[in-house]
Amino acid sequence: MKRILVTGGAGFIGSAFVRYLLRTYPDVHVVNYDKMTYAGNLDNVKECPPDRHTFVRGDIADATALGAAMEGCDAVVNFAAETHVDRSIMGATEFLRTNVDGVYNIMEAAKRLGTARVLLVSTDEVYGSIDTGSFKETDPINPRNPYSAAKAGGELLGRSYFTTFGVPVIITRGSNTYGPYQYPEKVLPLFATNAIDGQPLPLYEGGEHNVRDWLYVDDHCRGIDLALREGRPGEVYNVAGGNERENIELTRRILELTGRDESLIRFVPDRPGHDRRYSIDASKLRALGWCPRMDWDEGMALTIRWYQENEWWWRKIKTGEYLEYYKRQYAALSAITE
Ligand code: NAD
Ligand code: TDX
Repeated sequence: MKRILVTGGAGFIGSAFVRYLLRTYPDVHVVNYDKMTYAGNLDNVKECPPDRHTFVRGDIADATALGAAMEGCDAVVNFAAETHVDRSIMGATEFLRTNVDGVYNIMEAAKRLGTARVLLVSTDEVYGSIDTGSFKETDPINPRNPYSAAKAGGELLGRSYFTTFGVPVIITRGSNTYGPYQYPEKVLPLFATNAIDGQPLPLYEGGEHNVRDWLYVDDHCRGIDLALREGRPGEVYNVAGGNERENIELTRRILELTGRDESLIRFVPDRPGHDRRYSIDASKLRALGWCPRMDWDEGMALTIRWYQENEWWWRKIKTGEYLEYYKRQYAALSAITE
């Protein structure tokens, strides 16, 4: 694979994947195709060498522009998505456009161009919640919020193109991912940056004991890369972190690492349809030779340190549209605080 198209490569995991490819494979050229929504950020790829990284501003829902970018690429790895569950609860139009229509365009272009590999990055959320044990790839999917339903729709379309047209598509389902450069609407960077500023941490009341499995971003990228190269077309691979934590435990860890105390915790109304626990079994990907390398304590410490040392990155994000969103999403917070 010499020329790889990465869609959504200016976002959190996509940009880490671009940086990973460039440092791991000296002969790879990355075409980074990103619409630059509120979550896209060129600061995330500013160190990428211009002779091996071509940025194209484009929308996966724009079939013509996407097809032009995919021409001549050996593989496509799709990270482009609307990704925040709470935003999907406020309104899901863009989620359907990008996560379903956009994936349809990728599949159509891959069929037409004969693209050798298509990897669709998906999520453990498509399985829905599980009380005990862990989901395997053969378990039925049961997405329970508009974000995960749209991601599941994209996946199903992708798989249908394998069965119907033989397009070599591989799907990965990753756990909650954490690390540097994550947009501060997701719980970890939101709580970390609020804690740094001594601002309240809005914990969903009733969901404080809900469990997420945490996967360090570089481990997620290695898993995606292995599935891309060694995975079997038509197959799904879980990418698990092996770090299941209750939200309250994660919150306490963030407070500890930022030197704050629990007086910053504010309970706010729970997310509607809040999935209680995510847990996936990654033995299928492990059988190909993958395992997560980052230890939880080390990963948390270096991630929190990164937000402490890189205020230049997140302070300019936490303005404008972000503040509008924050006020709408956490209206209860001002009621509590005032
Ligand atoms: P992100 O929100 O940080 O970035 C998404 C990127 O996609 C942004 O750069 C945005 O500009 C771009 N984008 C959005 N719509 C687009 C469109 N129509 N055309 C082209 N580009 C578009 O997301 P992330 O957290 O990095 O997630 C990346 C992928 O990984 C997503 O597909 C997501 O579903 C999946 N995933 C995320 C997690 C997680 O914990 N963050 C876990 C498992 C899977
Ligand atoms: O303010 C908050 N308060 C709170 O208690 C936020 C934003 C979240 N939470 C809780 C809800 C969840 O139980 O924290 C947990 C994690 O929430 P998010 O960071 O929004 O992640 P989640 O909903 O679990 O989804 C994430 O993992 C799977 C990503 O956002 C998805 O893109 C990915 O597919």
